[in-house]
Amino acid sequence: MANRDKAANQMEEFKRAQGSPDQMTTGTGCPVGNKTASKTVGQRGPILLEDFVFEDEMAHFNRERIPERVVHAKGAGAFGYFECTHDVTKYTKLKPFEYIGKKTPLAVRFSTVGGESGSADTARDPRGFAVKFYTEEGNWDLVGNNTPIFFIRDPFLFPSFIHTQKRNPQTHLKDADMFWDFISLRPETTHQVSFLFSDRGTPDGYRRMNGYGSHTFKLVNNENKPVYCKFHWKCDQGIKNLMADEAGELSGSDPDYAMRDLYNAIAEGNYPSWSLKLQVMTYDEAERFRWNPFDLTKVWPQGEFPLIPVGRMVLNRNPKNYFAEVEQIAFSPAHLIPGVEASPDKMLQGRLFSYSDTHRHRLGSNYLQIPVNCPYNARLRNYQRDGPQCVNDNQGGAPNYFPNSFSGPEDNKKFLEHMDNLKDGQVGRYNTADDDNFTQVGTFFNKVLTAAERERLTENIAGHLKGAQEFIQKRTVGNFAKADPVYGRMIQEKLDNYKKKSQRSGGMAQL
Ligand code: HDE
Repeated sequence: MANRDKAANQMEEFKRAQGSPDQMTTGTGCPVGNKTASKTVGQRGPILLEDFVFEDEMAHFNRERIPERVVHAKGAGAFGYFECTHDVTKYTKLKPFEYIGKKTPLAVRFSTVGGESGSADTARDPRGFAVKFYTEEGNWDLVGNNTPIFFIRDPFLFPSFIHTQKRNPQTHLKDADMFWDFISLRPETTHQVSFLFSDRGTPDGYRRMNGYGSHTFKLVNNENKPVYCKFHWKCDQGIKNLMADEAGELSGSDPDYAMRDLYNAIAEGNYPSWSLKLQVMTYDEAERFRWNPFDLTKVWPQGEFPLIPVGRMVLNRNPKNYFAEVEQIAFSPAHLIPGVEASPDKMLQGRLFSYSDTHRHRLGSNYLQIPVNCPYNARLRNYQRDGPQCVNDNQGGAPNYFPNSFSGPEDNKKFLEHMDNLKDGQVGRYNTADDDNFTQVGTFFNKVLTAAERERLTENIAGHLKGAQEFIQKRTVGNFAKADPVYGRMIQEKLDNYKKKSQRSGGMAQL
């Protein structure tokens, strides 16, 4: 049809493929005779309890919603493959990187973070970039963002940090005081906040942004030798961002902009792709590195740790059903496979616990049986049984205890994790607020951004910060000024202009 894109025409395309309609049934498969009238006593009478067709329909409808993700609630998914193009076996025995030319199927979910599942795709927010590789040694999830860094260093702060981006408990409104109060009290957020309020805070759809594993991980090779690494997904389409006013306009005119863009590109055969690169740091280099190599608020300079190419991800299939394959997909940084392990990064350690915990609440304890989550490329054999919504064969008559004498599945030492030697032995609660919060921010401001980008960054910050109280503004500007006095001054000048304007208009322009 003219002027209708693939997304708009989905129903029409279904009709064409389907041909004539099937017979409708109840959930039990019983053919239905009438779907538009409940069974009543006479024309005007009440409904009979015996009307299972009605009850089946209504009871299921009443249970349609599952809890949305507490963060990253709005997202789009797609499927495709990873192709290994370079030999990195000297670093890792990861199955998808086993040999050049090897293809591994995968699923991806892109998302915004702070909004609800109906919120606008173009909001200023980090973007989730989560990839699930379906390998012969199980599912490996690389659950990253479009930023190489994050706001905080200790996962203990995460629930509070997220609360400041969500809604005020009384007004149920977003609250600039909450956001900037927390940000300014935790100066380690300065780097990521600078990234967020730069042009990259509003990517032009999901196809035109990079992805990052963000954390430091450990790679282990076939000789059981470890190195630390970071993962980078470089966007082959080229990076493109929306200007703040375009993003604002789109959030009203097309709140599903990024999802529509991804769906249509794939449906038209214009498959997006990303090149995967590694940064590698040896244990010795990690000892000598001038920053904590496990600090998620810092990057590893690429001049010192150059990008090493590995392969390419191509997305070539849209979800067949959004709820089944996107709402129910369950990523976790703890879903690791031989060849990749956790590093001591506290933030990663916190996440290793959090994700599966939320899945058991959101999707149920058998969430790994849901088709999009099950490790279909591996042979799943374990001693887990039963539980709610157990929908596979529950491993038939195989022994359900271990050890056993009846050919139940066995473990194998060759799959033992690499053993680490941790030196920091003293147990305690360590403050992470002050571990060089500003050097890399200064580099970002002065060396990465152009003059025009610095102007927009400081405008974007001031435009949001003006909604917070003055003592919070002052503390916030103080933090940016520690990265570079010019950075602080540029924000302050713009805040002063807003204030003057607001005074002229009797306070009406305050927000
Ligand atoms: Fe997440 N995060 N996160 N996060 N995150 C979730 O898991 C959490 C963090 C990221 O498309 C939740 O299934 C903690 C960093 C993505 O389904 C939850 C901490 C990075 C997605 C959770 C972080 C991410 C999530 C909510 C601090 C980038 C969406 C629902 C230690 C490196 C995945 C869910 C998808 C989702 C916890 C910080 C990426 C609650 C505790 C850093 C892409 O478990």
